[in-house]
Amino acid sequence: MSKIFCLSCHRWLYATVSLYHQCLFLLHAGGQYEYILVEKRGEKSNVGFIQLNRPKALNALCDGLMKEVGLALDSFETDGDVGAIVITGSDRAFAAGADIKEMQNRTFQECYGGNFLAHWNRVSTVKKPVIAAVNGFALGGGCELAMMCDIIYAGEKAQFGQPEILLGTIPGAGGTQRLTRAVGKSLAMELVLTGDKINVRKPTYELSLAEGNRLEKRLFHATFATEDRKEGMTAFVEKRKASFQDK
Ligand code: CO8
Repeated sequence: MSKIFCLSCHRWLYATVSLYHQCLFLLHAGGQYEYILVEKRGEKSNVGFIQLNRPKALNALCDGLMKEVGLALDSFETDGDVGAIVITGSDRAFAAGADIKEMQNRTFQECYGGNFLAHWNRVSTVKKPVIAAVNGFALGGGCELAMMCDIIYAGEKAQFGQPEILLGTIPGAGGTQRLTRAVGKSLAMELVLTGDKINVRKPTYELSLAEGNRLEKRLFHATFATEDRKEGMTAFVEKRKASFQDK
C-alpha cells in the first residue's frame, strides 16, 4: 500500500517538477528574455540552445545579458530532457567583450566591494556539457566566456583575443588562466600583452594534466555505477547495438 502511495507520490512530484520546467521554459521562450534567444533544438529537443542577441552592440556582455544566460543555464541544467547546451552568437560576433559602456564609470570600491561580475562564473559550473559555437569576434569577456565552455567550435570567421590592455585593464574572467592552458604561455602572453586577435581552433583545459588525469580516473570508475555502462559493454560482447536508458 505504502509502495503504491510512494509511486503515485513520485509520479505526482515528477509531473509537478516537469510542469515547472515547462512553465519556466515557456516563460522565457515567450519573450521574457531581452538579450538572448533560448530554445530547445535537435530531433529530440534535447539540446539547450542559447543565442546571444545584442547585435547592435556586437553582443557585448552587459550585466542583464549575463544574468539571463545564468537563468537559461539554470533551467536547462534542471531539465531532464536536455543533454547538452550550446552557447552561440552571430556570424559577426560571438561577443565583443564585457560591456565597456557599463564599466566605464565604475570605481574600484564598487567593483571590489560588490564582487563585480562574479556571477559570470555560472557558465563554468554547469554540470552538463556546454559547447561554445563561435564565429566573428570573441574578444575579452567574449573569449573568456567561450573558454568557460567545455568545448569550443570555431567557425572560419572566428577571431579570439584579449584586448583589455588596449582599454588599460586586464582580463578578469579567466583570460590569463584558461588562455594559457589553451594556447600555451608564450602565445597567451603575446595576446594579453598586445591585444592582437587570432584565429584558433584548440581545446581548452581547466586543470593541470595530473589533476585532470586523477579526475578522469574517478569519473571512469563512477561509470561502473551506471546501468548504461553495463549495457554498453554487454552489447559489445553480444555484437549488438547498445540500448541506452540514461540510467
Ligand atoms: N562594449 C560595449 N559596446 C561595444 C563593445 C563592448 N565590448 N564592443 C562593441 N561595442 C559597440 C560599439 O560601441 C558600437 O556601438 P555604437 O554603434 O553605439 O557606437 C557597436 O558595438 C559596433 O562596434 P564598432 O563600431 O566598434 O564595430 P567595428 O566593426 O568597427 O569594430 C570591434 C568591432 C573590433 C569588435 C570593436 O567594436 C572593439 O574593439 N570592441 C571592443 C572589444 C574589447 O575591447 N573587448 C574587451 C572589453 S573588456 C572585457 O571584456 C573585460 C572582461 C572582464 C570580465 C570580468 C568578469 C569578472
